[in-house]
Amino acid sequence: MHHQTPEPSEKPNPSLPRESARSLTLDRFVQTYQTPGRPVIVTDLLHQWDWNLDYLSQQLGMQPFVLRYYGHERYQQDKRQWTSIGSGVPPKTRPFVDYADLLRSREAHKNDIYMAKCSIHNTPLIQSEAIQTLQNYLEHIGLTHPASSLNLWVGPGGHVEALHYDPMDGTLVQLHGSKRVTLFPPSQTSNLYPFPLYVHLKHGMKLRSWFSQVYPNRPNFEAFPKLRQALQHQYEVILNPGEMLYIPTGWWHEVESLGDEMVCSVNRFWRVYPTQRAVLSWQRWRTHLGSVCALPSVGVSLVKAALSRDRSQRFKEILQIF
Ligand SMILES: O=C(O)CCC(=O)C(=O)O
Repeated sequence: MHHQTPEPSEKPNPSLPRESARSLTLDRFVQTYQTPGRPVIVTDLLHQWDWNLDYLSQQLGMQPFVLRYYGHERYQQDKRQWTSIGSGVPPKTRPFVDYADLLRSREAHKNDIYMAKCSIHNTPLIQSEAIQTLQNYLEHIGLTHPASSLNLWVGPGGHVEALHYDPMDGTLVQLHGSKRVTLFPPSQTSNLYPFPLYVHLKHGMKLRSWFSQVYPNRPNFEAFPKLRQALQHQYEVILNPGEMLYIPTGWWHEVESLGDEMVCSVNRFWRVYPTQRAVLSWQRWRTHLGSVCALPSVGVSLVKAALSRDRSQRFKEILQIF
Protein backbone atom coordinates (compact mmCIF):
# COMPACT_ATOMS: atom_id res chain seq x y z
CA MET A 1 0.00 0.00 0.00
CA HIS A 2 1.23 3.52 -0.75
CA HIS A 3 0.59 5.76 2.20
CA GLN A 4 1.33 9.43 2.17
CA THR A 5 1.53 11.71 5.13
CA PRO A 6 -1.12 14.39 4.71
CA GLU A 7 0.28 17.92 4.31
CA PRO A 8 -0.56 20.12 7.31
CA SER A 9 -2.74 22.27 5.02
CA GLU A 10 -4.74 19.15 4.13
CA LYS A 11 -5.57 18.42 7.76
CA PRO A 12 -7.02 21.44 9.54
CA ASN A 13 -8.47 19.16 12.26
CA PRO A 14 -10.93 21.58 13.82
CA SER A 15 -12.51 20.45 17.06
CA LEU A 16 -16.18 20.11 17.91
CA PRO A 17 -18.13 22.29 20.35
CA ARG A 18 -18.01 21.26 24.01
CA GLU A 19 -20.97 22.02 26.26
CA SER A 20 -21.20 21.40 29.98
CA ALA A 21 -24.03 19.07 31.03
CA ARG A 22 -24.74 21.59 33.78
CA SER A 23 -25.70 24.32 31.33
CA LEU A 24 -26.85 22.59 28.12
CA THR A 25 -30.62 23.02 28.02
CA LEU A 26 -33.18 20.96 26.14
CA ASP A 27 -33.93 23.88 23.80
CA ARG A 28 -30.29 24.51 23.03
CA PHE A 29 -29.57 20.81 22.38
CA VAL A 30 -32.58 20.48 20.07
CA GLN A 31 -32.04 23.73 18.16
CA THR A 32 -28.28 23.81 17.87
CA TYR A 33 -27.42 20.13 17.54
CA GLN A 34 -30.30 17.68 17.04
CA THR A 35 -32.38 19.57 14.46
CA PRO A 36 -29.50 20.45 12.11
CA GLY A 37 -27.71 17.14 12.89
CA ARG A 38 -24.47 18.55 14.33
CA PRO A 39 -22.23 16.62 16.73
CA VAL A 40 -21.39 17.96 20.20
CA ILE A 41 -19.34 16.83 23.19
CA VAL A 42 -21.15 17.06 26.52
CA THR A 43 -18.72 17.44 29.44
CA ASP A 44 -19.16 17.16 33.26
CA LEU A 45 -21.59 14.29 32.91
CA LEU A 46 -20.40 11.05 34.55
CA HIS A 47 -16.89 11.88 35.80
CA GLN A 48 -17.51 10.53 39.32
CA TRP A 49 -17.74 6.90 38.10
CA ASP A 50 -14.88 4.71 36.93
CA TRP A 51 -15.80 1.45 35.23
CA ASN A 52 -12.38 -0.18 35.54
CA LEU A 53 -11.72 -3.86 34.90
CA ASP A 54 -12.16 -4.89 38.55
CA TYR A 55 -15.54 -3.13 38.75
CA LEU A 56 -16.73 -4.67 35.47
CA SER A 57 -15.55 -8.15 36.52
CA GLN A 58 -17.38 -7.84 39.81
CA GLN A 59 -20.59 -6.71 38.07
CA LEU A 60 -20.53 -9.04 35.06
CA GLY A 61 -18.72 -12.13 36.41
CA MET A 62 -19.56 -15.24 34.41
CA GLN A 63 -22.16 -13.59 32.16
CA PRO A 64 -21.41 -14.50 28.54
CA PHE A 65 -20.71 -11.83 25.88
CA VAL A 66 -19.93 -11.98 22.20
CA LEU A 67 -16.34 -10.92 21.45
CA ARG A 68 -15.13 -9.81 18.04
CA TYR A 69 -11.83 -11.31 16.93
CA TYR A 70 -10.43 -8.61 14.67
CA GLY A 71 -6.93 -10.10 14.44
CA HIS A 72 -3.72 -8.08 14.46
CA GLU A 73 -3.29 -7.99 10.67
CA ARG A 74 -6.57 -6.31 9.77
CA TYR A 75 -5.28 -2.75 9.82
CA GLN A 76 -2.09 -3.64 7.95
CA GLN A 77 -4.23 -4.71 5.00
CA ASP A 78 -5.63 -2.66 2.17
CA LYS A 79 -9.28 -2.38 3.24
CA ARG A 80 -10.32 -3.44 -0.27
CA GLN A 81 -9.13 -6.93 0.71
CA TRP A 82 -11.41 -7.15 3.73
CA THR A 83 -14.18 -9.72 3.72
CA SER A 84 -15.71 -8.67 7.07
CA ILE A 85 -15.95 -5.65 9.38
CA GLY A 86 -17.99 -4.33 12.32
CA SER A 87 -20.50 -6.87 13.66
CA GLY A 88 -19.50 -9.09 10.71
CA VAL A 89 -16.08 -10.08 12.11
CA PRO A 90 -15.72 -13.62 13.52
CA PRO A 91 -17.49 -13.78 16.93
CA LYS A 92 -16.80 -15.97 19.98
CA THR A 93 -18.92 -16.05 23.11
CA ARG A 94 -17.01 -15.96 26.43
CA PRO A 95 -17.80 -15.22 30.11
CA PHE A 96 -16.79 -11.65 31.01
CA VAL A 97 -14.15 -12.81 33.49
CA ASP A 98 -12.40 -14.74 30.70
CA TYR A 99 -12.32 -11.59 28.59
CA ALA A 100 -10.93 -9.68 31.59
CA ASP A 101 -8.11 -12.27 31.70
CA LEU A 102 -7.45 -11.75 27.98
CA LEU A 103 -7.12 -8.02 28.66
CA ARG A 104 -4.85 -8.52 31.69
CA SER A 105 -2.59 -10.98 29.86
CA ARG A 106 -2.56 -8.64 26.82
CA GLU A 107 -3.83 -11.41 24.56
CA ALA A 108 -6.71 -9.04 23.71
CA HIS A 109 -4.17 -6.37 22.68
CA LYS A 110 -2.11 -8.82 20.63
CA ASN A 111 -5.03 -10.26 18.68
CA ASP A 112 -7.22 -7.16 18.78
CA ILE A 113 -10.16 -8.81 20.55
CA TYR A 114 -13.00 -6.36 21.20
CA MET A 115 -16.22 -6.57 23.19
CA ALA A 116 -18.42 -4.35 21.04
CA LYS A 117 -22.04 -3.26 21.33
CA CYS A 118 -23.07 -5.73 24.07
CA SER A 119 -26.42 -4.92 25.67
CA ILE A 120 -26.27 -4.25 29.42
CA HIS A 121 -30.03 -4.67 29.92
CA ASN A 122 -29.73 -8.10 31.50
CA THR A 123 -26.81 -7.14 33.71
CA PRO A 124 -26.51 -5.41 37.11
CA LEU A 125 -24.93 -2.43 35.31
CA ILE A 126 -28.36 -1.25 34.20
CA GLN A 127 -29.17 -0.51 37.88
CA SER A 128 -25.92 1.36 38.50
CA GLU A 129 -25.89 4.99 39.58
CA ALA A 130 -23.90 5.92 36.49
CA ILE A 131 -26.58 4.53 34.17
CA GLN A 132 -29.45 6.04 36.19
CA THR A 133 -27.71 9.42 35.99
CA LEU A 134 -27.10 8.99 32.27
CA GLN A 135 -30.72 7.99 31.55
CA ASN A 136 -32.03 11.02 33.48
CA TYR A 137 -29.71 13.32 31.61
CA LEU A 138 -30.59 11.92 28.17
CA GLU A 139 -34.25 12.42 28.98
CA HIS A 140 -33.48 15.96 30.14
CA ILE A 141 -32.09 16.88 26.69
CA GLY A 142 -35.01 15.20 24.91
CA LEU A 143 -33.45 11.89 23.87
CA THR A 144 -36.46 9.75 24.72
CA HIS A 145 -36.87 7.40 21.71
CA PRO A 146 -34.10 4.81 21.78
CA ALA A 147 -33.49 2.66 18.70
CA SER A 148 -31.25 0.20 20.56
CA SER A 149 -30.43 -1.01 24.04
CA LEU A 150 -27.66 0.58 26.11
CA ASN A 151 -24.51 -1.12 24.89
CA LEU A 152 -21.16 -1.73 26.52
CA TRP A 153 -17.91 -1.40 24.54
CA VAL A 154 -14.79 -2.76 26.26
CA GLY A 155 -11.43 -3.20 24.61
CA PRO A 156 -7.67 -2.88 24.70
CA GLY A 157 -5.94 0.49 24.25
CA GLY A 158 -4.87 0.74 20.62
CA HIS A 159 -8.04 -0.83 19.23
CA VAL A 160 -9.62 1.06 16.32
CA GLU A 161 -13.24 0.85 15.21
CA ALA A 162 -12.89 1.56 11.50
CA LEU A 163 -14.38 4.61 9.78
CA HIS A 164 -18.14 4.19 9.30
CA TYR A 165 -21.48 5.92 9.80
CA ASP A 166 -24.68 4.71 11.46
CA PRO A 167 -28.29 4.86 10.25
CA MET A 168 -29.40 6.28 13.64
CA ASP A 169 -28.24 9.11 15.87
CA GLY A 170 -25.85 7.88 18.56
CA THR A 171 -24.49 8.88 21.96
CA LEU A 172 -21.13 7.53 23.09
CA VAL A 173 -20.14 7.97 26.74
CA GLN A 174 -16.68 7.31 28.21
CA LEU A 175 -16.55 5.41 31.51
CA HIS A 176 -12.85 4.43 31.67
CA GLY A 177 -9.94 5.67 29.57
CA SER A 178 -10.13 7.99 26.58
CA LYS A 179 -10.94 7.65 22.89
CA ARG A 180 -9.87 9.65 19.87
CA VAL A 181 -12.79 10.13 17.51
CA THR A 182 -12.14 11.28 13.94
CA LEU A 183 -15.27 12.58 12.25
CA PHE A 184 -16.36 13.73 8.79
CA PRO A 185 -19.72 15.29 7.90
CA PRO A 186 -22.23 13.41 5.71
CA SER A 187 -21.36 15.72 2.78
CA GLN A 188 -17.99 13.91 2.48
CA THR A 189 -19.48 10.46 1.82
CA SER A 190 -18.30 10.05 -1.78
CA ASN A 191 -14.85 11.48 -0.89
CA LEU A 192 -14.49 8.72 1.74
CA TYR A 193 -15.06 5.85 -0.69
CA PRO A 194 -17.64 3.71 1.12
CA PHE A 195 -17.65 0.03 0.17
CA PRO A 196 -20.10 -0.33 -2.74
CA LEU A 197 -23.61 -1.66 -2.08
CA TYR A 198 -22.94 -4.82 -4.09
CA VAL A 199 -20.44 -6.09 -1.45
CA HIS A 200 -23.56 -7.30 0.38
CA LEU A 201 -24.43 -9.65 -2.50
CA LYS A 202 -21.20 -11.57 -1.91
CA HIS A 203 -20.61 -11.04 1.82
CA GLY A 204 -24.14 -10.56 3.20
CA MET A 205 -23.90 -8.47 6.38
CA LYS A 206 -20.30 -9.50 7.09
CA LEU A 207 -18.85 -6.65 5.02
CA ARG A 208 -20.73 -3.38 5.17
CA SER A 209 -21.33 -0.60 2.68
CA TRP A 210 -21.47 1.97 5.50
CA PHE A 211 -17.75 1.46 6.17
CA SER A 212 -15.08 3.46 4.32
CA GLN A 213 -12.26 1.93 2.26
CA VAL A 214 -9.79 4.64 3.32
CA TYR A 215 -7.48 5.12 6.28
CA PRO A 216 -7.84 8.82 7.13
CA ASN A 217 -4.51 8.88 9.01
CA ARG A 218 -2.59 6.87 6.38
CA PRO A 219 -4.10 8.17 3.16
CA ASN A 220 -3.42 6.48 -0.17
CA PHE A 221 -4.12 9.39 -2.51
CA GLU A 222 -3.22 7.38 -5.62
CA ALA A 223 -6.05 4.96 -5.03
CA PHE A 224 -8.38 7.48 -3.35
CA PRO A 225 -7.66 10.97 -4.76
CA LYS A 226 -10.89 12.56 -3.46
CA LEU A 227 -9.78 11.82 0.11
CA ARG A 228 -7.77 15.07 -0.07
CA GLN A 229 -11.06 16.96 -0.14
CA ALA A 230 -12.53 14.98 2.75
CA LEU A 231 -9.48 15.76 4.92
CA GLN A 232 -10.36 19.46 4.68
CA HIS A 233 -13.54 18.62 6.59
CA GLN A 234 -12.07 16.34 9.25
CA TYR A 235 -12.77 16.88 12.94
CA GLU A 236 -10.79 15.23 15.69
CA VAL A 237 -11.87 14.99 19.33
CA ILE A 238 -10.53 13.31 22.44
CA LEU A 239 -13.40 11.93 24.48
CA ASN A 240 -12.40 11.74 28.15
CA PRO A 241 -13.97 9.85 31.07
CA GLY A 242 -17.39 11.23 31.99
CA GLU A 243 -17.90 12.91 28.59
CA MET A 244 -20.49 12.11 25.95
CA LEU A 245 -20.32 12.55 22.18
CA TYR A 246 -23.54 13.01 20.21
CA ILE A 247 -23.03 11.56 16.70
CA PRO A 248 -25.89 12.39 14.31
CA THR A 249 -26.79 9.85 11.62
CA GLY A 250 -24.61 9.97 8.51
CA TRP A 251 -21.58 11.46 10.32
CA TRP A 252 -18.53 9.30 9.59
CA HIS A 253 -16.53 8.33 12.66
CA GLU A 254 -13.40 6.30 13.42
CA VAL A 255 -12.90 5.52 17.10
CA GLU A 256 -9.49 4.72 18.59
CA SER A 257 -9.05 3.55 22.19
CA LEU A 258 -6.10 5.50 23.64
CA GLY A 259 -3.38 4.40 26.04
CA ASP A 260 -2.32 0.89 26.83
CA GLU A 261 -4.98 -0.27 29.26
CA MET A 262 -8.61 -1.27 29.02
CA VAL A 263 -10.97 1.38 27.66
CA CYS A 264 -14.72 1.28 28.33
CA SER A 265 -17.72 3.18 26.95
CA VAL A 266 -21.49 2.89 26.79
CA ASN A 267 -23.46 3.88 23.70
CA ARG A 268 -27.04 4.01 22.57
CA PHE A 269 -28.69 4.64 19.21
CA TRP A 270 -31.71 6.93 18.85
CA ARG A 271 -34.51 7.49 16.38
CA VAL A 272 -33.63 10.43 14.18
CA TYR A 273 -35.54 13.65 14.87
CA PRO A 274 -36.84 15.67 13.20
CA THR A 275 -38.09 12.93 10.86
CA GLN A 276 -37.29 15.17 7.89
CA ARG A 277 -33.58 14.83 8.68
CA ALA A 278 -33.96 11.05 8.53
CA VAL A 279 -35.95 11.06 5.29
CA LEU A 280 -33.53 13.41 3.55
CA SER A 281 -30.44 11.44 4.55
CA TRP A 282 -29.00 9.60 1.52
CA GLN A 283 -26.67 7.69 3.87
CA ARG A 284 -29.67 6.15 5.61
CA TRP A 285 -31.22 5.09 2.32
CA ARG A 286 -27.89 3.53 1.37
CA THR A 287 -27.92 1.35 4.49
CA HIS A 288 -31.47 0.18 3.73
CA LEU A 289 -30.51 -0.68 0.14
CA GLY A 290 -27.40 -2.47 1.43
CA SER A 291 -29.50 -4.58 3.80
CA VAL A 292 -31.83 -5.53 0.91
CA CYS A 293 -28.78 -6.60 -1.16
CA ALA A 294 -27.71 -8.78 1.80
CA LEU A 295 -30.98 -10.73 1.94
CA PRO A 296 -30.05 -13.63 -0.41
CA SER A 297 -26.78 -14.26 1.43
CA VAL A 298 -28.42 -14.00 4.88
CA GLY A 299 -31.14 -16.43 3.67
CA VAL A 300 -28.47 -18.98 2.68
CA SER A 301 -26.74 -18.62 6.10
CA LEU A 302 -30.06 -19.16 7.88
CA VAL A 303 -30.76 -22.35 5.89
CA LYS A 304 -27.22 -23.64 6.60
CA ALA A 305 -27.65 -22.82 10.31
CA ALA A 306 -31.03 -24.64 10.39
CA LEU A 307 -29.36 -27.75 8.94
CA SER A 308 -26.39 -27.66 11.34
CA ARG A 309 -26.00 -29.49 14.65
CA ASP A 310 -25.29 -26.36 16.74
CA ARG A 311 -28.37 -24.67 15.30
CA SER A 312 -29.24 -22.35 18.21
CA GLN A 313 -25.66 -21.01 18.57
CA ARG A 314 -25.45 -20.41 14.79
CA PHE A 315 -28.79 -18.53 14.82
CA LYS A 316 -27.56 -16.40 17.74
CA GLU A 317 -24.40 -15.51 15.84
CA ILE A 318 -26.37 -14.57 12.72
CA LEU A 319 -28.71 -12.34 14.76
CA GLN A 320 -25.74 -10.68 16.45
CA ILE A 321 -24.76 -9.31 13.03
CA PHE A 322 -27.80 -6.96 12.94
O1 LIG B 1 -16.46 3.04 20.74
C1 LIG B 1 -16.29 2.41 19.73
O2 LIG B 1 -15.36 1.60 19.60
C2 LIG B 1 -17.20 2.60 18.55
C3 LIG B 1 -18.44 3.32 18.92
C4 LIG B 1 -19.30 3.68 17.75
O3 LIG B 1 -18.99 3.41 16.60
C5 LIG B 1 -20.55 4.39 18.00
O4 LIG B 1 -20.83 4.71 19.16
O5 LIG B 1 -21.28 4.64 17.02
